[in-house]
Amino acid sequence: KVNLTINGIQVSVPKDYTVLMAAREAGIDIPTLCYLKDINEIAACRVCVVEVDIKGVPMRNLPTSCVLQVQDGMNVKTNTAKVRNAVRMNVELILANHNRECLTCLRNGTCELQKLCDELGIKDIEFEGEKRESALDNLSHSIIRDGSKCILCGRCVSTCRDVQGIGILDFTRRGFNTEVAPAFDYSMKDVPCVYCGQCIQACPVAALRERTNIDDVWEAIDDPEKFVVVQTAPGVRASLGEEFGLPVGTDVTGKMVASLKRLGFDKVFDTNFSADLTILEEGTELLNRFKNGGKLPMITSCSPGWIRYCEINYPDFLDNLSTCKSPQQMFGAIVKSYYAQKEGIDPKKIVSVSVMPCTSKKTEANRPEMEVDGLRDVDFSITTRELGDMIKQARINFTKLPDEHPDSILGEYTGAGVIFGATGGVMEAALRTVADILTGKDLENVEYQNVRGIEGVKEASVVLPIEGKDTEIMVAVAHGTANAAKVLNAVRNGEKQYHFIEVMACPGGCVHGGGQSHVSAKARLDVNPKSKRADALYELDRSLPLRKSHKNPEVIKLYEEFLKEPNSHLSHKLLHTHYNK
Ligand code: HC1
Ligand code: SF4
Repeated sequence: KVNLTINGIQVSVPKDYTVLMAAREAGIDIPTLCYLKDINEIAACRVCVVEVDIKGVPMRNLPTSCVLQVQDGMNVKTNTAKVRNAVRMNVELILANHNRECLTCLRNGTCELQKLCDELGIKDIEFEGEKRESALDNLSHSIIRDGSKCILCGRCVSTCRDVQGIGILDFTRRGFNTEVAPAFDYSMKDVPCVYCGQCIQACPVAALRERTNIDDVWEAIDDPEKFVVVQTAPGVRASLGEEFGLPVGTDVTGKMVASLKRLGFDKVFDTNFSADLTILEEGTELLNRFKNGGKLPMITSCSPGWIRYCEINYPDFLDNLSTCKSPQQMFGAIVKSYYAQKEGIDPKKIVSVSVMPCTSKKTEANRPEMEVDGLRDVDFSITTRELGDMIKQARINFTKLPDEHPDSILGEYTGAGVIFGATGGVMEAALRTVADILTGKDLENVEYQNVRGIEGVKEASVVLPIEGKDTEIMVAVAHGTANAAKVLNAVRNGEKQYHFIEVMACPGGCVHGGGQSHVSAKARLDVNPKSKRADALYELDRSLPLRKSHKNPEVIKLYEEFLKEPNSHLSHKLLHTHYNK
């Protein structure tokens, strides 16, 4: 332990602590901006400076507390005139080069810079001057990069490079003209970005943000000729409440459905339904690969960021990918075929909207192959945050809404569909169904704890009878593209053998997707949105009467009335796809 004094308080902390951490433990709040715990600790913004002497000898200048290691006999002061003036000046210098159109900014209200200015009492800026020239890149379907808002904190750079292992964004140019951008100023549209939006989650301001489709959705709702249906992803219900001040990871399924009905959608359905459908298609595909000597390991295909990552970086694994479209796309294909037929609606009049915790889903919905007979599976995909904005625009009092149920016939779901949103959930849902099919039993144990949790790579094995022989099925779960790379490299060089792998592009899975509510760097010191939101989904799963996808009555009916059986000819036409090298 190391003993030091902070603002006159004696503190005793482990020796690998920084002054910032030690202060926190002593209940002293040092402001930060570029700091993102464990991801970006680079002292770039100099907002966390403190005054320090060690055994009476003052340290030169004002050190940054986020990287300053504690030492015995340190005497730290966080609230002297010298510190206050320096912090204010550092923030004012950032502001001088920042597009301060706060009132019309997407991050108005969730901006960490705005909050910091308020906390520091900054009311005017002394250093008004020239601003650097900067680009607005809105060419991709998913992500907008707005250089005029960038404060060069580097949080997105570290996240994309170190957490995701991709490295699309970096500091470019020099001095006053420094900017964060892809190499050679390429558009995000033209680089190997997977649109996971983890950089948006890291951005404290609006320099990186989703390309919104709110106006497209309003326009469809307002058009009396259109029949507008909406599906909501599993992960959305675990985060949407945060837009309205509810604690991180509050399950708001009922209020979410009620709000969508009030927004004017003609039908409110649930992606959980098509998650169940995916399990039947994907589980059957896996069993067929076992039986027919097909390519193994089979790898899940529902995360579009992961698919793009695989296409770009591991094309030798494309035959390992399940041919199943994602639940988002399956839903769209079913709505414009089976549902339209059954309800006597012209499928050309149907506008299919999805609400997703994801920014990559926008790009997935726009992939050229994601249509059947000229009808797009999904016309518009919006994020959890965009839905929150629409609810606010409609002046719906979200927290006062009653709990309502999704519409029939594509709104019924089981617990297996719900847990898709958490890392390991697709694997667990698949095992529930595959185990029942192979044993011919209705197995009671449905919880596969080994594939749960936020460890980067998880492994498990299950013994099941294949062709009458007890076989140990080896599975792995990876979340975050850097972890996916680890697993694929191990498979490629023969170190590991698996039968089935789940990959989600985002760390934590969809619950921590790029489209979920922003949780500030400061709030993340107290709550882990990945595990909190996953807990909400597992809790919801436990509360449901049906927890296996093959028990979903509406999915059973869909096969009886329309698709006939999993992997049928019609299933292949509507629900399966191919990948591009
Ligand atoms: Fe996901 Fe999926 S689980 S990919 O994380 O397979 O986005 O939530 O909707 O499509 O169901 C996301 C979540 C989501 C699909 C499903
Ligand atoms: Fe990197 Fe993902 Fe952001 Fe693209 S969307 S720049 S891959 S973090």
